[in-house]
Amino acid sequence: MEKTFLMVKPDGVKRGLIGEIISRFETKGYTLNRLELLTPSVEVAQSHYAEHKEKPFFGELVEFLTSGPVVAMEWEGENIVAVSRLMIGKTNPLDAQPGTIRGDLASTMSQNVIHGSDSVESAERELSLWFATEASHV
Ligand code: IDP
Repeated sequence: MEKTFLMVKPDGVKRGLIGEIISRFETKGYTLNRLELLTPSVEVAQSHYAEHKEKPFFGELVEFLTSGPVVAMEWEGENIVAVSRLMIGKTNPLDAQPGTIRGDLASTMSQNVIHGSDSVESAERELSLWFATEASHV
């Protein structure tokens, strides 16, 4: 069964959206395997967003991700990588359709409440990054 890494970002935690976001994936029929509330280190945040390290917004992105607790999660289900991206919606609020998580709950590009892996390979990389220590395993 396919697995993905989903994360409620610091703005989502601060705004009290953890339950709403988890609920969307539960009611879709997916299974939550692991969950941890933690404030990421700069190293983990930089590694998570390594593909963006040359972008002008990289510093701001890492600062934002490390600004407070996030909810790091492993979810499982059929075609979950592609379907969860559809449920999350587009990065740019102008393109995020109503009915998607970002379309309903987010209004800016930089603070968009949730991250979801964009491919099976990214999911594997991100799950091993965020759940690296034995203590994190269920
Ligand atoms: P994704 O989160 O939809 O996969 P990515 O392109 O991988 O989008 O970008 C990662 C994150 O970086 C976005 O969720 C957003 O928070 C931030 N980001 C992307 N583009 C911009 C930008 O142009 N300005 C500020 N932040 C951005």
